[in-house]
Amino acid sequence: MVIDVITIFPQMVKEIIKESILKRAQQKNIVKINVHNLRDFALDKHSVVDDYSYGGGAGMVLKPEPIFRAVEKIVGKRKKKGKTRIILLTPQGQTFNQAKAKELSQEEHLLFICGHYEGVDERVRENLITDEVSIGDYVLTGGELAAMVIIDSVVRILPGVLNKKESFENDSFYQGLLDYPHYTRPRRFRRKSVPNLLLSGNHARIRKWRRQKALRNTLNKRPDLLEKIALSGEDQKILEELKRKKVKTATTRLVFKSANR
Ligand code: 6GU
Repeated sequence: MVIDVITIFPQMVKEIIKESILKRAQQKNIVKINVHNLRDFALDKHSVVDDYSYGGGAGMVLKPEPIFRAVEKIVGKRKKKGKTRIILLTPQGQTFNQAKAKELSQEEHLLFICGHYEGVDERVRENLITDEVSIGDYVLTGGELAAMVIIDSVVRILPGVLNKKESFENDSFYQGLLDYPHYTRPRRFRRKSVPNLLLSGNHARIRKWRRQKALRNTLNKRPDLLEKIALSGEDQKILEELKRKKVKTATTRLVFKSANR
C-alpha cells in the first residue's frame, strides 16, 4: 500500500509515523508513507495556502490551487489512475470506524488531505475528493491527528504487519464486541488474584470464559454495539443470563481505591 499525506504541518505527521507499528510496517515494505508539505505547491513567493472566505465572515479557507497541484502531481505519477482513494479529513465527514478501516485496508493507494481553518475551498470537495471522513463528533484544530488515527488503524490490519502475538482478531470491535479482560504476571498482586480458570490450561473453557466476558463488557459499556451484530444462539443465552444477573464489571472507583491501597 502507498499512503500520501498532504498537510501544512508535515513534521506532525513525520514524528508519528517513525515510531511503533507504523515504523515497522514501513521497514517491512508493507506500506510506503509519503508526507507532502502543501506550502511547496503554493504559487506565490510567500507560499500562501489560505485566504479569506468569499462573502465575508471570520476564518480562513484553504485555497484550491495548491491542493489541486499537489493531488495532480501525486496521482499523475501513478500508472493506474482512478485507483486512489482521496480522503479529506473534516468534521463534516462520515464517522470513521473499524468497518471503514477494513475497507480502506483493501486499497492500494490512499491520499489524505488534512483540512484546516474553516475548511477547504468547495471546488476541492466537489472535484477531487472521493471520501470525507471525520473521527468523531468533536472539533480538532486540523486534520493531521485524524489522519494519523486512520492511518494507524488501517496499517495495523494490513497482512504481515502484526505478528502472531499481536494479532488483531481478538481486538475490541474486530468482531463487533469489546475485548475480554486480560491478565499477566504476577499471579497475585496486592492481594488480588488472576482468575483460576485462566491458569487451568483448559482451552475450551478459557475460550468460553473470554466470550462471556467480552459479551459482559459490551453489554455493560457499549450495549449499542450488540444491536449491530449477529449473535449465535450460545451468545444469546449468555446475554440473557447476564441481563438476569445484572453483572457489572469492576468500576474505575474500585481500581483507584486499590491503587491507593
Ligand atoms: Cl477529520 N478534522 C477536524 N478538524 N476535526 C475533527 C475531525 C477531523 N474529526 C473529528 N473532528
